[in-house]
Amino acid sequence: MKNTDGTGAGKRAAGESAADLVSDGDLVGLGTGSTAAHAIRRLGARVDAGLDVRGVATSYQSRDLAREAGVPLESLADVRRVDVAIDGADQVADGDLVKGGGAAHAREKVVDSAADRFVVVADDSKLADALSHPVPVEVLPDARATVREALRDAGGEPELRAAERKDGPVVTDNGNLVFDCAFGTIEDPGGLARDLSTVPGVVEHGLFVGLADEVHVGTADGGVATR
Ligand code: ABF
Repeated sequence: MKNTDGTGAGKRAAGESAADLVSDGDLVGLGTGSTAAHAIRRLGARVDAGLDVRGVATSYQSRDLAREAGVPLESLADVRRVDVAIDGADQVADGDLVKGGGAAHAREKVVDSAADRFVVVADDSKLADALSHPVPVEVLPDARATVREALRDAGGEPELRAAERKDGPVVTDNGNLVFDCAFGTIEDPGGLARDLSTVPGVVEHGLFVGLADEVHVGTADGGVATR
């Protein structure tokens, strides 16, 4: 059953169950988005209770939340590997992900890929049989025209992401722009991921293929299934 109650109980259950996996001494990748935020708050509560961990943030948003929650931080620039990363997703199919709804997927991919254990947290509305969500593609601002053409040549329909609260485009934490690129049903996520990575001017795309170690799926009744 899909989580349609609008309470966010599934997100909370998934985020908190992933935070409970963390052990003393871990360096934890802190994902972005409302589901990962539940994990960060829970980690903060566990730190208050004596857990000795450090976090590495995937965005300014997760960094600020970690500070507020009392999770000590390391800079990504100083990190070579991560013990466990906890991060959300826009869509999950067979363990592969579309991410980047929060425009943080470039740093998310660095952190999640560096993790010994990458735990995806999502409510059950994110599950699909195949990936079909538009793929966020972060681009160098001056490459927006050439990248748009390349995305069309790859069979996509790119839309420059507009800022919600002001005129103009979304600008990422890295100073770049984002195309949301619809490809319909993505039959070969690995192939598309490789193709997108070869386009000059693409900083990072939101296809996370073969990276997740486990997915914690929360439901509206507060249950969690692990896949
Ligand atoms: C980030 O937040 C993204 O990569 C993903 O796009 C989004 C998920 O948001 P939420 O948990 O708020 O649904 O992890």
